[in-house]
Amino acid sequence: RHKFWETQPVGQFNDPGDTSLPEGPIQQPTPLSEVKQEPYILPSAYELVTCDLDSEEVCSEVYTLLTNNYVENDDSMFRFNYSKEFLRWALCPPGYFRSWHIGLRVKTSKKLVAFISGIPAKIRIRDAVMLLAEINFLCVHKKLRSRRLTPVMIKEVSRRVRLENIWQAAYTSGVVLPTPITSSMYWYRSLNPKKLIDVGFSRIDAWDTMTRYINFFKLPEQTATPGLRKMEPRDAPDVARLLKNYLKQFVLAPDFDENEVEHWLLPKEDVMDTYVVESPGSHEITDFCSFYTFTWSIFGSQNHSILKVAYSYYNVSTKTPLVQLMSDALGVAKKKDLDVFMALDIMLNGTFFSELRFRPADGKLNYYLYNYRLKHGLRSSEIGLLP
Ligand code: YNC
Ligand code: MG
Repeated sequence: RHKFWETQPVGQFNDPGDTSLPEGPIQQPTPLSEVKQEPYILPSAYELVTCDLDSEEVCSEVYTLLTNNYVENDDSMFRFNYSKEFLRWALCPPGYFRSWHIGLRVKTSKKLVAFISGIPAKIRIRDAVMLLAEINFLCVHKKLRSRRLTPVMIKEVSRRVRLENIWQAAYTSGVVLPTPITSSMYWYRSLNPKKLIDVGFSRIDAWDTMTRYINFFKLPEQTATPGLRKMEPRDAPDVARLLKNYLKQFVLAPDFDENEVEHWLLPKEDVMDTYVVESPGSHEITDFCSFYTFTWSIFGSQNHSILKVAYSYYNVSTKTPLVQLMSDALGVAKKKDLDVFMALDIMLNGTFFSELRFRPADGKLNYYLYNYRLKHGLRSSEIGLLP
């Protein structure tokens, strides 16, 4: 039973498999004047606040809350540790609403004990393009778990989203809720196999030796693609055009304008890397690959306290074979001293995993839409949206 989720406009587990219902919004918008104007009432010890991430102090509080309480792997050996720069990048794209960065404070001490965020995004589902909210970084302090604070955070973000006349949302989660539109899997490629074994991220097969294992994951010293270079601001129009064309083939994908391409793809130290292929003759941009980076805290290792993790972002090839482009992305990530390269099995990613020696990682990522019905679930390869 899902006491909260059963009350929400989402696909329910017990929905009759009625495929005659049309695709689209589950509930129609109400006039804005009917959207609740005041924040939700809370157990009186707490208050809902807006977190201004431009404030160094507030950004540090959000950072600390997440560093100590955000997503962990199954056996709590690792916890996501996003930098402040990463959080600002992820939460302040063009057109963002400060009011969608929501904190929960203890009234007396002002301590920040929960957080949830949304950003606006133009998303296409089949032929329908709509502005919706992407919800992320939901976190409740470990000491306040199981007290039903989560529904309060979600209702408050929903209220603030509706106040901007936006009625749909997209989100992803490791846990299964009513009802995923697809479930995708992470795959990982070792860049630093010795460290990954050392910290317990990967295991070496009993019949293998460390030397052989390390050799298996060696990458070429040099990238293979002529004309591969870091993306620069002047490349944004070309990258935007390549990306727009590429994303047409997926059922669910963002519809980025040039500003957004600049925000999401231009290289940003220790956060985002994009490499374009500039054709040596014509100077035309024919391909690009990209990945974002954040660290994980490691618990229980003698030798290491952080893991540096790259996440595959958008990779578009029109001239360079995708496998070669991705092999170069791995090489670049390795050169930057990153430990592991993760990729979801969405888009065309599944086509390069085995050749490039990716392995399945534990944990799934479920994709959800709020207030939007799909007739059928999607295959992960039909998804063009990244968490
Ligand atoms: C979750 N991840 O099922 P029911 S992902 C949504 N997303 O409700 P309580 C979740 N709902 O089943 P706790 C959820 N996890 O009774 C649990 N729930 O109907 C539901 N972990 O609340 C749960 N971050 O406060 C149940 O649970 C109700 O104290 C129980 O806190 C949960 O950002 C949590 O994994 C996850 O910080 C906050 O465990 C806590 O256990 C925690 O008693 C570590 O809550 C960090 C972590 C989640 C990352 C993410 C996406 C969030 C999407 C939220 C939904 C958005 C909907 C769209 C809104 C806009 C709409 C418009 C317009
Ligand atoms: Mg709680």
